[in-house]
Amino acid sequence: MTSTTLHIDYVATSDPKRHTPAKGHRLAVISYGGAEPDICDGLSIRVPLAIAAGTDYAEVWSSSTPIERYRIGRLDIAATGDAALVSLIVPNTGTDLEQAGHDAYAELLDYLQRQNYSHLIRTWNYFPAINARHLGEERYQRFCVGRYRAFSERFHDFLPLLPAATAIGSHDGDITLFVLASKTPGMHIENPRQVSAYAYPRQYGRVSPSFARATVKSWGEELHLYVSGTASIVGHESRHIGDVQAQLSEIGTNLDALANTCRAHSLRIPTTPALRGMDFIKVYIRDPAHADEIRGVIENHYQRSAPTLYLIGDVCREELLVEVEGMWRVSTRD
Ligand code: 3EB
Repeated sequence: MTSTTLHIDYVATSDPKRHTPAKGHRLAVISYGGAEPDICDGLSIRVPLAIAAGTDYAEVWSSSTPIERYRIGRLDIAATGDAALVSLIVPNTGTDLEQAGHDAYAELLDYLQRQNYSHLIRTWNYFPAINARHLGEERYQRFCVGRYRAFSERFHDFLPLLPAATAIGSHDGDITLFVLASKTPGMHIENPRQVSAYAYPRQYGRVSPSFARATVKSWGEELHLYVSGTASIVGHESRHIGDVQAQLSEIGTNLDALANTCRAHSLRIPTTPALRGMDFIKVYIRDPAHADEIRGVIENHYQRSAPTLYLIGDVCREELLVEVEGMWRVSTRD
């Protein structure tokens, strides 16, 4: 069952390689910047964020074994023997994010439980106006309450089950959620420089955000280390308010601390700084005016040359200007 190899590539949208999945069967194409994905045999997910700078990449996910593609209710599913990628799009018109977040996660979790893809590995959550206020709270905080309720209705002790995640605000478009789940468990990892998000104190909202700092999962011949959206937060506090370069540098330090924890778990990731060594990263930038500066630091200071997506998106705390998520493909060879 675990012999399905899952493979993720960042492919420039101009590159014809985009049409030939690396591992035989295309599970999904995830596109950014408003580009319509190609008609394809897997899932097509369009993330409603603009590309800020640099190369226009799409993510091409492929599988060594055939995929099944189907819809159930609002869920669009591409599944292999061991993995399911599931997307759920909710129109944003007049939506309360507590209700929408609850109902979306309820539908997702019930499906995954029913089909035995009961282990969450990674989630992505994009919705408009994340920092806007609604009913006396930030919309992000209302989303956190709805998501938390969906978990707590289904699981007695769900904190150890929570996977790596991203939650980012868009300027327009629909609420766009997608999750990667498996029949076999991953391992969730926390960051020693940061309080676990699910243990943040109440000052940030009625409930804490439901996610882990990273999740590692083996997929056949590959081992993936999925890193959550990481911001300039030390302990539970935002640092370097108003200073985008210092925030980026703090993110680098947070990612390096996470990498060290992973190495302590015997995961063989390169010893270069995380912002350089991660196989893929996505950099979410609040203010388009910071895009060139941020790209400059990542390419010149961190000397990064691997695929990087620079996207315009709102971080879920208003004072945070930049956030980075990413992935390592971990070597399992001796
Ligand atoms: C943070 O560390 C920044 O609510 O799913 C990052 C990744 C953040 C995921 C989520 C929120 C989420 O708290 C915000």
